[in-house]
Amino acid sequence: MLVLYHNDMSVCAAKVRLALAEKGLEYTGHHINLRSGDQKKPEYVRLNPKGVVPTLIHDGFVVCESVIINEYIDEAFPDNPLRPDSPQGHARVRHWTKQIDDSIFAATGTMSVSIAFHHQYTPELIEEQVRFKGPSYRQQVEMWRKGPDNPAFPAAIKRMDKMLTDMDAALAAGPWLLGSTYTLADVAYAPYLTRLDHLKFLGMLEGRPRVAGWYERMRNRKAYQDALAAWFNPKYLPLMEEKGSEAWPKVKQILAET
Ligand SMILES: N[C@@H](CCC(=O)N[C@@H](CS)C(=O)NCC(=O)O)C(=O)O
Repeated sequence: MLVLYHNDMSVCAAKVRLALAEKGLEYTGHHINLRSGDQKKPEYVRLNPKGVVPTLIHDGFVVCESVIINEYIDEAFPDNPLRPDSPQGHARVRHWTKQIDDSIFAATGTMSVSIAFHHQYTPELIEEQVRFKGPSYRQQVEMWRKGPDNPAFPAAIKRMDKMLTDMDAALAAGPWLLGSTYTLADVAYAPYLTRLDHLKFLGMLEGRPRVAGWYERMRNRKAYQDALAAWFNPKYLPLMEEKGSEAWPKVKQILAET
């Protein structure tokens, strides 16, 4: 009934796996290897024209875009609701999820690729992306290969810092982003805190005990263990840890200037 095309380390796919786990929904999974270019193969692009993960298929109905997928899941399967049942509640969740689509996802990409992921990009993958996205992708890769000296890097770190400031302020009202109730807003941010963790950037939580507490509560959920931790790719983690630790002094410098 439910089919999910996803990837182990993708923040967008992780948030959909987490929503499915929280709701106790079974699915048939297809793992898309983003480093082999599976996402740009014609048979997948027919489902997801942007050639990205995740894609959900429910009884033959195809849904793309992780925010839309999570809202769809919550509506199609009303048990274990992940949003307050009111227009206000839905708007409050969207206040959080929209920020990811507007800027946090892009900032996370700049941060992660500049530090670690560009080391995994083969010439074949780059050519596949150029075929799909056009020749400007080559310049993009050159920028990422400058690492933390990529001129887009400081703004990305500042955006992640603002994300933590906003979360910290919201968490003054309760254990979860909307207060007392765990919602799709918390689901959406779990992979982003995990990414900071994998890059060894949890120093950014210093002076933000409420966010640290939220992350601890999140990691203690069975759904988090099943949907995120169980998928952590052992080929990615040492690279992220090594390159993230090397970049940390630069990150601290950017944060000190903020
Ligand atoms: N806005 C989309 C973004 C999807 C997206 O860009 N996914 C990334 C992984 S997090 C991807 O598939 N990247 C592969 C590529 O760009 O080739 C969503 O939330 O679903």
